[in-house]
Amino acid sequence: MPELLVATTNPGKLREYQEIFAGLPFHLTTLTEQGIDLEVEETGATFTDNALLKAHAYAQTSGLLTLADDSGLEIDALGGEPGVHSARWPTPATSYAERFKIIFARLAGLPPEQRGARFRCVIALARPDGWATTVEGVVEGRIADAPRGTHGFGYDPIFLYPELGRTTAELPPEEKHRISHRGRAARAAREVLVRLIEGNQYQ
Ligand code: ITT
Repeated sequence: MPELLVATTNPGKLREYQEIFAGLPFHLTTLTEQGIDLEVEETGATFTDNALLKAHAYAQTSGLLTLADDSGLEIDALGGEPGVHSARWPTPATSYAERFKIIFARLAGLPPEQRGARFRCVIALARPDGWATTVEGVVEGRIADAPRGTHGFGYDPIFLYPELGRTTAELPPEEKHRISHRGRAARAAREVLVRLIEGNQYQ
């Protein structure tokens, strides 16, 4: 079976890709399994730039077809922040509990319609020969009044999905993947991967 390197250092993301891509005709391999301990600096201005930076760098290093994503939370009332800075906002060392407090303080008193936010995920697929493509997924929601739920990772406890009246941390994995930015992007990526397999173009 051909190999696909899921190039993320984030255990939450890795778990989600393993769940979403179950049944794909690729063996999913990881940075740990490949013994790769390369840190790619995310210097791009957009999710797409950063996803491509990571996918190209890890494809070159591993010699494998590689998937990388750049994803994050855009909060309308904060002008789209934390956005591409989500993993290191306001500093890399800030805990999520502290990040939630900062966000709640800055959104204090805003009515639900002004608490709009979205998760965005750009997946880049890159081959060692330099070929690459990207797909994107978005989920629209709102910032909750308080953190809720224990599933997922990162900002999930404060991201309310209004259609279900629950945060994405209150949704079991399959339910999150059905509506999430990563689930949507991954389903588009799955189609690209199937075409690569059919055309024998995955190396
Ligand atoms: P890699 O670059 O190694 O993949 P990372 O965590 O640094 O790991 P990003 O730069 O793409 O990845 O940052 C994504 C951040 O956005 C992530 O750390 C979370 O804070 C947030 N995020 C992304 N998807 C999320 C999700 O499904 N649920 C909650 N938070 C999410």
